[in-house]
Amino acid sequence: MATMLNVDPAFRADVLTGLSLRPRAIPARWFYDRQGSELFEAITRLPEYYPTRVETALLERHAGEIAQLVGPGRAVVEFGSGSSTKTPHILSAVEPAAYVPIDISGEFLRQSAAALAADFPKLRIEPLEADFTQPIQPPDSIAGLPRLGFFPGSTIGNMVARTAVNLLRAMVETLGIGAKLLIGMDRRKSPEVLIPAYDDAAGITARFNLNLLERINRELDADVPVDAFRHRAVWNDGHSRIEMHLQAMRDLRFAIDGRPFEMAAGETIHTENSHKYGPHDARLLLRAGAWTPIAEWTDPQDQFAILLCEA
Ligand code: AVJ
Repeated sequence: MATMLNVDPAFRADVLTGLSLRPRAIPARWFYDRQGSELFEAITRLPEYYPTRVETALLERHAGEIAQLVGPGRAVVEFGSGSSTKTPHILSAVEPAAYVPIDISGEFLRQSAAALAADFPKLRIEPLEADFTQPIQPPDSIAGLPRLGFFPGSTIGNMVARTAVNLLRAMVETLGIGAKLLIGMDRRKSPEVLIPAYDDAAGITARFNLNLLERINRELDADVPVDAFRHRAVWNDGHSRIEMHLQAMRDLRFAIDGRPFEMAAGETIHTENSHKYGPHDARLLLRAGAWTPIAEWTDPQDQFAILLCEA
């Protein structure tokens, strides 16, 4: 079948393994196919979804200060660059020697890199299609350049502490001693603000979550009844995180690549964690990940923080 030519074997393995676990869980990185990346961009424009707006304003407002602390001539390596909408503020202030956007969604990555190249004609841009949770070999062209890692969006929040710490330590290996890291981390706050941010009135986040099932049907040989699932966003106070789940609304059965699955009404597939950090938790996590925080900026309501660290 033509639609099955381009399947990442890791996607198939994560789906089959994840649906066999109890509770069932599929890693959040598989949201981001072409449709998922576009739906995420729509989420960032929702009135309820404050993180992108607040973080972008922080980057704009403090770009000069950040640039002074970072210095010119670095290679900026962005982890999970997506549409690269936050990047121009950093690039124009920091005056880097090169820009390496890394993203798992290749088509999206190349399109965003091309758009950015038009605005920064003299900048060396080297897009890298990769899963940044795996070890990454930086391109030869940035060998010898000091590095600035850029990890916005509170993507670190999608990982449990152990995974986050492993990733932060892997970033030290990729970027080198003497590197700096600019990272965005969402703050812990009232569920009254958090729940609507992950369960918006227009239903875009629901479509984003359900797109994972549609992707399974598109890319794997599967007949998941997408209409029999609903989107759930839940605040888990003990783990200080928003969880997204896909809940079966009736008893159902389906097959993926010939493997049968059964779900009971009410059962869920856990699709995302989005951890929220207080100021002390944020710094402790970074230090555990071998980065020393050297500066931090937050908005007046302390909704979101960006931190500059050094290895
Ligand atoms: C920007 C990837 C971290 O957890 O807020 C948005 C993704 N999920 N709405 C987040 C997301 C549901 C998001 N990240």
